[in-house]
Amino acid sequence: MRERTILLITLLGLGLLASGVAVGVLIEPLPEIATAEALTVSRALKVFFGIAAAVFLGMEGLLVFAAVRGHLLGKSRGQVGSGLEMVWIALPAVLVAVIVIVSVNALSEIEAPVRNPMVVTVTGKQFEWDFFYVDAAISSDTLVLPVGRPVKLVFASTDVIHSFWVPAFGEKIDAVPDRETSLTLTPLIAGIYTAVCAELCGDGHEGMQAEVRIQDPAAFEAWLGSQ
Ligand SMILES: [Cu+2]
Repeated sequence: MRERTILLITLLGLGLLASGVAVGVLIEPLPEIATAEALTVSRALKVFFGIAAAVFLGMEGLLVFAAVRGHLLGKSRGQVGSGLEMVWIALPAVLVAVIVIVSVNALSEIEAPVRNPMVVTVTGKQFEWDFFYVDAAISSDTLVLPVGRPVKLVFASTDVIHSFWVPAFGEKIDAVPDRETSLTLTPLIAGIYTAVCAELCGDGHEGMQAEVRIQDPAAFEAWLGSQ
């Protein structure tokens, strides 16, 4: 009887592990990935979703099992309880520890200082974004970035609080009046993306969008030269 219980729990554990890994591998949590930072965020989210899927299926599975059998470990709880209780205590602690470690790693990777970034000042105003390339002294209503070159976006607002969000960047940051905020990123995948304002900032908020173009370095230089 005891061996059957151990076998059952082992099979359940392996099944949950497999389903967690499957969720982590098969489901891409971000709609698009444009930067190295987005890749880091995506990897961390895959671990979290994998754990969440395994825990969800495990709990639902036990519920169904208990409902079908009428009792889970009911009558025999006194005999097998103490060992299993250690599992209930240890397993969440391990899972939370994994989540903390993955989060801290991802965060420190994303926020690690970059060397010699290209600085672009991003100004939010009702209801548009303005991009100013500091070294080239060029203004643009489109954010064009070269693949592979670290960029520091420095944010300002001329009126109310806005929030700069490119879903494919995996990060979001506020543009606040009288306060400087910044975001460093490394563009990874060429393409056309959209920046939106993610803070309800007034009557034209929904139209506060800008095109973000990530290009290979030669095309970027050509664009810069044509401005
Ligand atoms: Cu806004």
